[in-house]
Amino acid sequence: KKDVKVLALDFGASSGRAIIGSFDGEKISLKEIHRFTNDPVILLDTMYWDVLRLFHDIKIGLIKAKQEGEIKSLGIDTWGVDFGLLNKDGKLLENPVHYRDARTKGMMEKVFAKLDKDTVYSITGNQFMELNTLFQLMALKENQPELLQKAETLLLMPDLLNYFLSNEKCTEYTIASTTQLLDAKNKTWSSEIIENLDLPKNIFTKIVQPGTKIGKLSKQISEELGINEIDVIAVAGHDTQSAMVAVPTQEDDFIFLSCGTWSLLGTELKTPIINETSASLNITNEGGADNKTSFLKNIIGLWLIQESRRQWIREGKEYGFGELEQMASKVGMINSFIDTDSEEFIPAGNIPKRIQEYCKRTGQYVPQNEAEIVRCIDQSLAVKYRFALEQIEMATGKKYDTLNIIGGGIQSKLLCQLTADVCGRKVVAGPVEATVMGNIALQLMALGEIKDIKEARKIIANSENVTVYEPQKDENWDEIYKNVKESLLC
Ligand code: LFR
Repeated sequence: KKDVKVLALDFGASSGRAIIGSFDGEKISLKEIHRFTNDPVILLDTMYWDVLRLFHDIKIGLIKAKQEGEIKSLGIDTWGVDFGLLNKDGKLLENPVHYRDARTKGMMEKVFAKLDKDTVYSITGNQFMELNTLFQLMALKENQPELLQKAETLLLMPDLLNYFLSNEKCTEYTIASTTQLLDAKNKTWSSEIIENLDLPKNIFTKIVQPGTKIGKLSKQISEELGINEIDVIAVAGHDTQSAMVAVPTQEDDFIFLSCGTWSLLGTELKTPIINETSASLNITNEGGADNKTSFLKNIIGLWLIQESRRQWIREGKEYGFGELEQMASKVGMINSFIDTDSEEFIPAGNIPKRIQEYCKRTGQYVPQNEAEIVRCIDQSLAVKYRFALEQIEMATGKKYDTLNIIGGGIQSKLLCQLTADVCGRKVVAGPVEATVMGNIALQLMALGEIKDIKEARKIIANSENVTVYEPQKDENWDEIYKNVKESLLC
């Protein structure tokens, strides 16, 4: 049997991993060789990504990969929207700033004063979120114009790391589509947006499709680490889109929920839907592999639990994620719901306290301890998923009976079951390492080992087990959902 090995480097907002994927012609097996935390650093008043540390971890991953035999290529995916700016010598001008940094506060209004909201949506088809690259650039224009003047090149996170490794500067299409600077239909940088906002046009690099071999590991790095000059492949640089490749289905119409720090719930389309309904529901169109569009709602996701856990650690209570979920399972249904995407939950800090204040303010039972807080988060997420699902159905005019959940979040059986119950649909959960699987499959496609996405999905479904959750009716979820929706979500 054959054995083709590639290296996936997957960066999430709280951790990263280097994983070797081995393909024997039928199945892909994974071996994690390096896992590391991604700790943002607050310096003076700015929250940065520690990009040098992340690059250091890439190097460790590469060194460890040497022990695994011949590796054909590597591919990088990360979260969306964030970027680094390079000067004329190709050097980083400033550490990339974290999308949760407060610099984008008020920037939407500034942008809309120059180009109205409807026009921006009609071009980009992107959901409005303050963290989008567009609003980050507006913040730079307002507060650090000198930086933009010095900038010769803007590279989004996966492209920046690819450049550090290969010296090649380009922008991969799926990550570009998270910026709100891309024309969703033409798949090119929108000159209308760039010109109206008076942004430097020259900093945007050429767009390449996922699955492009962009270059080789640079001579310098291969000498430094004693590793071959393997291919550097632009996978779907946007983690969500690499994950999409790993949805274990052969259907054309399906609902996915990519469940990690963020929850992305939506469906896959051949072409974007940009109309009044999608605009009023603030649904995003994001570019995917194989020229597909992901039509989805961006939901705050497990960030609420991750950041609550951090708060409890700060208070001297160290719980594992599994432990928290178990504690929450024992609580049973409580009458505490939050709109998970309420603004106050976005910044880092004391999330448990903010949840308690929210429940108090809205006249609900106030969760008293860690278990109840996690329970409240899981219930509220499940409700938000149903809300998003109905919005997607409204905009596509289709009905979906199954929800495919992929990503790390499926480790919470409670969340999967609650989602099935509240949505009243069957949930198929898996694979847990969807992003990495998709990243690997896209490399194998670029190497000519896998034909297309359909085949990739079949191979991945073949390689991983899924868990099915049937909706249970022990609570009257239709009634509960209706009440929460009317009081908190509209
Ligand atoms: C998920 C993700 C989302 C994006 C968010 C912020 O990891 O990539 O798709 O909206 O991070 O960049």
